[in-house]
Amino acid sequence: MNRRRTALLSLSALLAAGLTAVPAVPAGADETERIRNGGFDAGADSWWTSGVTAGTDGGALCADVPGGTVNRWDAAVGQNDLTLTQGETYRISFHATGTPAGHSVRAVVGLQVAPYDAYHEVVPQLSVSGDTYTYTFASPVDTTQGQVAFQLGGAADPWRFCLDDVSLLGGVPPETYEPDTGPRVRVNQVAYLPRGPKNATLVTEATEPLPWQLKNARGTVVARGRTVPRGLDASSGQRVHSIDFGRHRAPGRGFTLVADGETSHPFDIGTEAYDRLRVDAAKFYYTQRSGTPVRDDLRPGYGRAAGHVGTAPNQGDDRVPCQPGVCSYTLDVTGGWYDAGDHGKYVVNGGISVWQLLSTYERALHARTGRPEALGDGTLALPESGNGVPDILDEARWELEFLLKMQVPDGEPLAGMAHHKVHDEQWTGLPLMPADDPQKRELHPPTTAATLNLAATAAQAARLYDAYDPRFAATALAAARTAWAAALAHPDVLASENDGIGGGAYADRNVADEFYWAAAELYLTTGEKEFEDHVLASPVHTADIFGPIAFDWAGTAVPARLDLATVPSRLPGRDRVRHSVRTGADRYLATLRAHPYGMPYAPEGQKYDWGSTHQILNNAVVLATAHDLTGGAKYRDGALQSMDYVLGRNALNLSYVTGYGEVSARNQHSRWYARQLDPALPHPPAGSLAGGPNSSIQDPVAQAKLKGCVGQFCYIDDIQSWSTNELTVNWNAALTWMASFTADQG
Ligand code: 9MR
Repeated sequence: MNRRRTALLSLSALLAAGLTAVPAVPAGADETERIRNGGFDAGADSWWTSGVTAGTDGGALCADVPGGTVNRWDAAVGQNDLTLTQGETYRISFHATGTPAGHSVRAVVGLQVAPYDAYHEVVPQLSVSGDTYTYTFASPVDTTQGQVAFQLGGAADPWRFCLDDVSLLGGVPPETYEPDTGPRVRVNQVAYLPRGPKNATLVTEATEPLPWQLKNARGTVVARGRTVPRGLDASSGQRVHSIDFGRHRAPGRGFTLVADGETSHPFDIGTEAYDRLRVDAAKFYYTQRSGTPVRDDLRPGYGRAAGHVGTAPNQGDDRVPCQPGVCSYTLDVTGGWYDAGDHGKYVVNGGISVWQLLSTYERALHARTGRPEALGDGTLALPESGNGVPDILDEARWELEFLLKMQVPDGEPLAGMAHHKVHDEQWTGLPLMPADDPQKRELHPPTTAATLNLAATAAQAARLYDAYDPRFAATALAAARTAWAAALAHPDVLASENDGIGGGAYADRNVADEFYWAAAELYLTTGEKEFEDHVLASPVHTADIFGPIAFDWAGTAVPARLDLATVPSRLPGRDRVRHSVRTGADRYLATLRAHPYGMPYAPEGQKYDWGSTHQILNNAVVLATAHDLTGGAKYRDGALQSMDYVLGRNALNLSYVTGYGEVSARNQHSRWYARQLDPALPHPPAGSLAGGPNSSIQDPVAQAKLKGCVGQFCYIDDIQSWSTNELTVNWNAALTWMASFTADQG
């Protein structure tokens, strides 16, 4: 989406029309200017320059930038020793020119010393005539070592940069951000299945039912009816009606829904989009691969060098030491997937992602509507395509091999356990291609949770790869057994909540569910008594585990329960297990029916969690599994309807899947799909799921723009909003599973 850009354009248009003098906004009562000599009236006083020849020229600071430098920071001007206050909102503005046209500047407010954290950064393209740029952000820290820097390096040819009227104003009111939410009729912007449910939401103050019309692409009305007033929707703060046009079944493209004088975004009625989405969602993983070049012939526009193989400036994942004091060996932990927009690799998040990709395939083997060939060999355009193994298994194996490498070797303390994660020593900035990451990589301590993730997924892998590669299956099972034994011996080694520098913490205080999951997978693969006993004795086995969030990386009881219900076994009491899934599904169905946006998600106080889109999809997975178990149409309808939310039937009128729908998320936080920061880089590939609304808005962009947001509105399609707009391997796994289920219902 282009909302942010549009806002910027209209501001510069305003400025070009001479309506605003620079600095753009005079300081109000509580507003304080942090920049000294921002207008360069005192020459270059208070400013530093590096890698450029600079001086004042006509009242501006001008820098001649040499050609042929590599990094942005190889040429820069800036000012240091700025005081920033945590939580305070700042407005940075500056006027700049670039000659010749086409150059850009990376303007950063950040830390002047290592690790050079960036609190706000933009990379606008400069014009020869000059523009004024203005941005608002909140400082995430207290510091007296703040810096404003204008980074100019990386161009092949020399160019000239001039800067004037730099202002960093503290104490400004948070920006009131008005997302452009388009027409008030909210639909699944991609497609409804011909024989599936078809629901929409109308935002309106009207209290009585209103007429609606369904129009085909030629504008002919093909169905009509009346809306159902639903009152105030707590998840958005809007007054809404719902529309059910499920009786219309004829397929076609370019339908619109009209009500209350508004016309929805266009959508299809058909199955084709889901055949594509099933494949695109799964193709996401190849471009997340570490340790191998991404081939441009397989992913046009996305080819890149191998990351973290030890070619400078990478330090390589082939001989990674532990954090100081944690161990005395190094491990080859090359391969695997990058977790998200960062270059970290985390066993617990890799585990749930592998499980869900394997489960997408395993479901297809056992469910009535399953079609395993849809993700079979040759479907995902992988380097391994054509090897006779289903492509989805090839992709999951890329991560599995990495998970196996994270196991502590024999003879070392905690042998058999798995290291929690490997990542950079310090957080890096954006953009940064994996192959360009210069940071030291470190193994973090082994944990029980990571060990059980390894046990669960390696055990699951053993039964699924046996038909294709019995040796790999045997290796995986042996590793799973070793991990299980190590976890039993060390049942309480937890990741630290504070271990979040350079990578995410992924701390989890309760591992009873991980024990249950690993035991379940080991049992389903081996049928052995030890694992059966553990499953049956686990309090998790009989607990009510279908809460507002069914499952995620930290909550793995439901994955275990779903597999015990669906994967054939002789488990005593299996009927009760299957029944419990149905009971859970009934609960999500009740939530969905009460929700005017038709989703199975209503967290306490409408407090949306990090990655809410995938949590909604995971709740839908429970509905879908209940359908697989019972054939009940209501569960199928509930699961399908949940997809509508993610694909556009929501308060922001936005599809959270890149490339799907009229308006879709495309600036997800990523160090390499950083198009928003560098026009030479791509947006994320089609089929990438954004994390979505997160009420806790932990990042500075969200804090500046979304303060006070209600539920569904706590999202912004900005690359710097890492708490609402990242992409991750576990979120796309939920999408892959549900896209595959949906495609199977066509
Ligand atoms: O998805 C994770 C979320 O549940 C946690 O609360 C949060 C803080 O630990 O981390 C999220 O995961 C991020 C991870 O830590 C680092 N890679 C990017 C992940 C998505 O934002």
